[in-house]
Amino acid sequence: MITNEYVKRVFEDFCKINTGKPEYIQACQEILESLELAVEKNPSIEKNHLLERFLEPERFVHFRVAWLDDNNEIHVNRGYRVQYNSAIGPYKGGIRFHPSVNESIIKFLGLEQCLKNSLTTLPMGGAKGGSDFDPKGKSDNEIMRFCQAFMTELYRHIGPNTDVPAGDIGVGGREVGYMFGQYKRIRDEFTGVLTGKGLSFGGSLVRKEATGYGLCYFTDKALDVLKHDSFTGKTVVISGSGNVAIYALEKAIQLGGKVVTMSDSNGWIYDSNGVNIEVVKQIKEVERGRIKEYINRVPGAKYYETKPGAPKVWSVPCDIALPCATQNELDLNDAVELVKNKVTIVCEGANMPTTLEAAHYLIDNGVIYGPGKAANAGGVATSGLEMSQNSYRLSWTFEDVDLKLKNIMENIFDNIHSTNKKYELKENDLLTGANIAGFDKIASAMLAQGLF
Ligand code: NDP
Ligand code: 2IT
Repeated sequence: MITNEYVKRVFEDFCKINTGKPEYIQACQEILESLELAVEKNPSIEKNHLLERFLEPERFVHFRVAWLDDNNEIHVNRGYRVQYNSAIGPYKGGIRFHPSVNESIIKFLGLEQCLKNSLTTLPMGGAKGGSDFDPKGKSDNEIMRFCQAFMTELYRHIGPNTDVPAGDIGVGGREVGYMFGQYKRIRDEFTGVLTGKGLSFGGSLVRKEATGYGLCYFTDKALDVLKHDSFTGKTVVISGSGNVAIYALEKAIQLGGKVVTMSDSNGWIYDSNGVNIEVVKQIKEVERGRIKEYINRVPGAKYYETKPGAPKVWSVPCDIALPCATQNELDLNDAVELVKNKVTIVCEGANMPTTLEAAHYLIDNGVIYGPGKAANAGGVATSGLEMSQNSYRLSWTFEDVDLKLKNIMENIFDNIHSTNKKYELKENDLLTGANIAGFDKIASAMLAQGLF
């Protein structure tokens, strides 16, 4: 609930100009609820209209993407890029290909990205892009033609010192490769204009693993500081089975946890013996198949189809819950169930996977809640490390990058923890501290650079 008059007015005005954009309004509300405290302590935020300035993206582009399928049929999709804020570095953020993509989704992701990138401490502004193109069932050639068509328009808006895209849902190494190739062809320059590239053309070791690994480093650090505990011997529930989920699974196992679920949009699997990572990688990374296939390969595993009202992964008793699929996949009913089953910590691999009321419920019931902008920042942080390596024109070892990633994730936790102390917040509420700490750096950079 927002009570401060200035913050209330800003939120009402935001809602007025963003009707029909529910995810964007949700992200804004969550941020403003946290920033109330900062506004009350620091009058220069209101005096300089910093909330209004921060909440309006610097630029939003929307373009047509026309492409040919394998039968030479023409298709038209919508492409987007929001360049949200450049106060602390070049615009930076992923590209999502999914049929649900629209202006609301892109803008909520762009807004979250600004605070996330700020928390990494690396010099990166916030951006996001994507298309309502559905990669499911498309041939490799169709994916290539779509990526080339998408970049044929996007190239004019990006550059290694301007805006550096990367992957997100539906965009991985293959798609980044096709987009990089098209940019290079059009501009006739080999630069680090995208991150998440293949290792043979400027990609960084650990980028593929980074979001999932970073999520587990953050979770482990929070457990250590707040509960004097760790992953060892803990039951872990993970949703999703894409890039973030797979490498969260891998690191959770390495840290001694037992992961019992994985999911996709059709359903979820339960394996009481602990999910077998090699089987998941084979199905998802090699065959690009469905998670249901797991039960045909691992005796004793169970599959539950996703249906309205049917139990979700969150109904499985666990100590650690890591939502790694998509926005609003964990609602109030799920939070009630998790608390009933005595979950200790919920950390978000996905962006905004927990509804606002579910997040409040978890925090009010003493669960440690690590929001995506902090817990999943390892992906973009390693993208920042890829940008550094590209500038130097050299590459660091796996161990080097992994250690840097671990340090960044632990520092993000420490920064939030000390912000929580400064503002006398609950220790388990990592959301309010993350928003305040992330905003603080951007706001001071905006003030120092004069009115924009
Ligand atoms: P992938 O495309 O690799 O995987 C996405 C996974 O989520 C798939 O299992 C997919 O299932 C599932 N999923 C997607 N949409 C839905 C939906 N509407 N309902 C149910 N399940 C769904 O994407 P990533 O793993 O890269 O991204 C997952 C999340 O992590 C996203 O929120 C993303 O924004 C966030 N993130 C990603 C980062 C990265 O570096 N890649 C960095 C930080 C955050 P299906 O195959 O059935 O669609
Ligand atoms: O949400 C995210 O942080 C990402 N999809 C990764 C962005 C990036 O630029 O690596």
